[in-house]
Amino acid sequence: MLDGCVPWPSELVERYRAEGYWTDQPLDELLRGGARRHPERTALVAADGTRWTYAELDAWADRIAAGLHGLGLRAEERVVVQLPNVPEFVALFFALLRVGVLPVLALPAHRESEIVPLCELSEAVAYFIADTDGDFDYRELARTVRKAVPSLRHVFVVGDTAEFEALPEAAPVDLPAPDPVAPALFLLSGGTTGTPKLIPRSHNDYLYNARASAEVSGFSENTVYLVALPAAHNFALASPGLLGAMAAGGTVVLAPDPSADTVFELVERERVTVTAVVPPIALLWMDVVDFMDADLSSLELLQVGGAKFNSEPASRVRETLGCDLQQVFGMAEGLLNFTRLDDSDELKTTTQGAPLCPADEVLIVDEDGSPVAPGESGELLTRGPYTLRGYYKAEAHNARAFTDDGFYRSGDVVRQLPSGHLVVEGRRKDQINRGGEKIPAEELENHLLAHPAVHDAAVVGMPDEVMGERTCAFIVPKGEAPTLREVTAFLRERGVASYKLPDRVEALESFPLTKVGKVSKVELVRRLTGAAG
Ligand code: J2J
Repeated sequence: MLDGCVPWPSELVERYRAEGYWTDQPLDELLRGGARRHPERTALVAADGTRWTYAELDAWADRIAAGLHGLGLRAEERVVVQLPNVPEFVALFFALLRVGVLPVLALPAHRESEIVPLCELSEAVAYFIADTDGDFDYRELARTVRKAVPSLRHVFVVGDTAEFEALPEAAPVDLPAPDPVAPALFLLSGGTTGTPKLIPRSHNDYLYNARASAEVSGFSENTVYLVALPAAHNFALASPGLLGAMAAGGTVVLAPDPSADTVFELVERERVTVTAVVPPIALLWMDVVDFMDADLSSLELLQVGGAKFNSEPASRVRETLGCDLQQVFGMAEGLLNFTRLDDSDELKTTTQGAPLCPADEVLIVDEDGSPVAPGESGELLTRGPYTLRGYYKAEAHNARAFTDDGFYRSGDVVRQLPSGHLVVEGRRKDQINRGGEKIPAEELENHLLAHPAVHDAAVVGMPDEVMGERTCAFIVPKGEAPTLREVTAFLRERGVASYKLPDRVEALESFPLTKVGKVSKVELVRRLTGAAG
């Protein structure tokens, strides 16, 4: 197996096979099998209405695979893919699986400060981008990335290539099947540290992830799944996402953005049955639906996850949008929790769902790592047939992020009901969850510390009605404190993604400390909210 990946212990491999979770098929079976079983069915619809059957998508993926192979890309090499929700993303994803090249799935919002470290960590040999998105030109970014990353042999552009290469296509070639226990792709972790963390997802585990999610969400050949979040995110990709829709033989529709204008029009035009969003988007749709003249009658299910969806808006989904609600508490690291379609309204609106797989092991522990009493809250630790055993090439971090017996420390504070459903109550990890977008505090603090007028920095989440949290950067200035505008301009200049920019900057003379002398983020949040204590 690829160096830097942590395998599952052999007794668990045997168990997951014996219990049928792992089927030893390549992840690409989702497209190959679909093309074999129902070649004429519609697999993919682009925002402009262009359509591909399973057979056509399969043939397209074969041509790209042959093109990439012809250019010398080989199994186990890594590439960084940063594409918006365009059909090329789907065709390329399967093409890479066919060659055995491992995609690192970056988000369209990422910029130099994210992409360069990702390319370096993965020793990427190619970088796939779109030409532009709005007024952002990814080819400009690629110029910077190429200078900084010597391992890059190719930059491929969807659209106007400028000096770079177009996605290559060639007559299909025979390629060997991959090892199903080996990684198929890398997802990005939301992160808690100063450097990005890559999550290897194997053929076996990710295929199970997509198939089992599709089953628990009631996907079928009649499913029309709208990709409203970035396709590169685990939620929209495989929980059940576009891969789950394909596992069920359904149709995938791509939305370029999650705005109500874009989405409602696509729902009406394509008779979309299900989509997945983060809470702020769900709130927005619920707010505007009455003022918009859209026929959403085809919509059966709205999945909401990525951040806590409060019970009050949750209980209004049916009356406003006319569809069922499914809460999803997931993580790119693995464990997925879903409310079930036959759960009571109470469970659907007040919990974040129960683990997907009977073999998911969930432990809830106190500060000392001892299991809490049933129903008490504590940190969620987990392992199972689709939860990672270690981040890629991160030995020192893995020693902290996992217990000795391989449980992943999620950093989420939850309690479990007798039914198995989890309620997310908070977080023990140093991360801000800004409406589902994850900001590792340490990463942002490091950027702030590079500012000439910043002596010290501490980033915290401030409670927010719509976003759940917004980002506040506390700083101890050297001399005159920089303003929010100056700080954000400085961070943009460093190539930090927009969603990571602070919403507020507060200057202090010194930081409050805990008893052991660390910066007390609890106290900083308390100062923002004015809470007593
Ligand atoms: C509270 N916190 C939640 C929820 C995720 C499906 C859905 C979401 C993700 C995702 C995903 C939450 N309520 N319903 O990958 O496949 C927070 C937790 C968790 C972290 C993971 C999927 N759903 N969270 O959000 O890797 O803190 O995955 O540990 O981006 O989001 O973030 P991420």
